[in-house]
Amino acid sequence: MVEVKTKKLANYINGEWVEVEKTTPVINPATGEAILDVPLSDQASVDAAVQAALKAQKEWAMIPAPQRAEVLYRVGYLLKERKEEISQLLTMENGKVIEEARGEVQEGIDMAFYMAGEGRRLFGQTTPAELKDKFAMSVRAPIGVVGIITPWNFPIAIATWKSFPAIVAGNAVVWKPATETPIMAYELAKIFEEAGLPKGVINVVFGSGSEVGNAMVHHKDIRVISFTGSNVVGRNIAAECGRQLKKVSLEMGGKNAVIVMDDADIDLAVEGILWSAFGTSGQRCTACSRVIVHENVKEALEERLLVAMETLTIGNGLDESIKVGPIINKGGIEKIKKYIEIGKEEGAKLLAGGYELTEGDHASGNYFAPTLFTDATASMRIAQEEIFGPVVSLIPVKSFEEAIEVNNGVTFGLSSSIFTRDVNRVFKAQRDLDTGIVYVNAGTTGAEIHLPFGGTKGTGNGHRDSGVQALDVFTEWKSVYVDYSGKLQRAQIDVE
Ligand code: UN1
Repeated sequence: MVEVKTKKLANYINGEWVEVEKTTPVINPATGEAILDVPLSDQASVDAAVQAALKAQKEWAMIPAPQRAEVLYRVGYLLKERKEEISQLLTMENGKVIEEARGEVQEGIDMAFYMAGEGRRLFGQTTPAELKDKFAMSVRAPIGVVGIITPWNFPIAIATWKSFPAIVAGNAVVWKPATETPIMAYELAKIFEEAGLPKGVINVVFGSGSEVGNAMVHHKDIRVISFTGSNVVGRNIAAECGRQLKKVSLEMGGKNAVIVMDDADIDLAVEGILWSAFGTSGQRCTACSRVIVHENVKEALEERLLVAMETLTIGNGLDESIKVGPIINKGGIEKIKKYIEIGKEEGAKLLAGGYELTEGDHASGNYFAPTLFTDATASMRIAQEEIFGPVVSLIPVKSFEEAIEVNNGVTFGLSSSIFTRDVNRVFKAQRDLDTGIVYVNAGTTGAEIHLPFGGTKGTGNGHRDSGVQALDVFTEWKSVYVDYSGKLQRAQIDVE
């Protein structure tokens, strides 16, 4: 088993490891044990990081993009070499089961090679000019210093979705990782250092949202904020960035549904629901927390789902046989418990789970039993609000049209899925499901890094993480006109 190398983390500013006096412990959610201490930094650390980034960015942007990409290739190889060690550390600090931790680190490796490739593309456009002997093109320009704020539920993957495109495009980064999961940030910063990223191009400042995050959002020299996290925090960030005309990219969760039609392969649907609702203990933005089921197959689905749920082993994710790990902290447990009570009061029928596990091996960690409600209605709070736990609610419907309407009848719009064998329904569904990600005959989770990730409505503000589209967050379009006629040509006027 992997050992934690240090007992106290330090910020990474201008290529130096800078200790901060005030710290808070990081707790392993599977055991309740303190792993190490993470800094709680203040405004001064953010200022120092921004100063370092401002200076570094000027030189970094002058290095040709294919050379900048060389660093990302090295990062990719180092991540690959250390995949097992980093995955185990990820399970220790976040709780997700080791198989999923490996999957998450793999997302980071894939993102490194994918974005390194962008170093030789970063495509702009050439466009015919309206005048003779004149050339027109639009190019991507780096923006400057960008701020990234990342969550605890995918502490390494989401960091790579944001920092890799920012860096290859010629920006410098100030990064605030979640205080629950700082080891992934430490490991990634170490890898950047070893890969030869010039000092100051990435700076890590550990601390709270109210202190460090707030200072970043207010800092006049941070030109972009890319945030993944809660809806309340995201909306506040958007409001402040709006006031400052600062570019902001937001991803703030979902209330994702699997639709099971009466012509579906029910066994396949059960597998999809099991994986998307209870994998990562439901702590994914893309987790399935609603199942919209055609009334003709409702009973069959309930029966098979209950049998399948029996196979879910709950415990410490470092044990390879475990399928469902712990909840991140006691706050998370309390929130889930509150929604169980709300669901009961609203009149949904509890078929399985609904309680915290507190005995035996589960006594010292934060464990919650996989939970299934049925006979929920579309407007219930358990069917509208993000719970971020292993809780799924079945909502019976009478038709395909009603299923689409229920799917779209929430404020979020991240991911959705439909199980059907009818090809016409497949194409109608991909058109009509109002989410940024749509799956057919698969659960709501499992987005691949080379496609845009994000959602409609309350999930975000129109930007996307990962995919080539992530570059739109971290670059400005610059239109360039070169007139080689040797005389003054006036656009719009001198056109014959
Ligand atoms: C998240 O929950 O914020 O698509 C990210 C998925 C993963 C990423 C989830 N690849 O489920």
